[in-house]
Amino acid sequence: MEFTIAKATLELIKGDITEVEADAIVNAANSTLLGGGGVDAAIHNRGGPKILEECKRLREKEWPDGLPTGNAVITTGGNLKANHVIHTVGPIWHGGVHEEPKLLRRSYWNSLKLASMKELKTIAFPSISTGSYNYPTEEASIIAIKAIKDYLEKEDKIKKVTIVLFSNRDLDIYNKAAIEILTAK
Ligand code: AR6
Repeated sequence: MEFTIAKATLELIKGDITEVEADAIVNAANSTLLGGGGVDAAIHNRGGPKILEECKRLREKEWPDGLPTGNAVITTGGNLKANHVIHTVGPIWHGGVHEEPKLLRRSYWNSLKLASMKELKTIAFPSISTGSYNYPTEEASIIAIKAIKDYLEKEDKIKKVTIVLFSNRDLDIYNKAAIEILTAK
């Protein structure tokens, strides 16, 4: 589905984020920035070694103790169709009472902020934290869409945000949240 938020478009699609053409795709990374499973593995596999080289450099120079949850950094897109990869660390779900909503919002917000700072116009997100990190998808979808809405209403450099869901079930959940949050009643 497609929605208009201020001067931008929010698009929700089913697919593989490594195949998406955008100025940047977002990686659901972990604080090591050195790879893992899920989207992270898919991005490094398809994107090639340049992405990992830049991640290693960022660790050495800027984040020797690892990237804190909710932060975001940017690298090349390597061999991907996307020009850049924004790596963010979403929260691990521990029942929802350990600031998970605040941290998940921060992951979306800081990724968008980094994209604006780099003058990027199109950005694609996966469903951060809802795989290995076990964040319930319904709750996560509401946080994601509210964060994107609030950001786009405040800042108009970004023209298009895509959320790429990996299953029909996830796409249905995100579409439902978007209709609830973005459709005037
Ligand atoms: N395109 C789009 N979505 C995908 C793809 C893909 N190619 N592959 C998986 N998904 P996860 P997390 C979906 O586990 O929960 C990694 O090991 C997946 O179905 O990738 O934030 C990192 O290194 C799910 O809906 O990210 C971290 O250690 C969503 O992407 C940890 O997992 C997120 O699942 C991060 O966990």
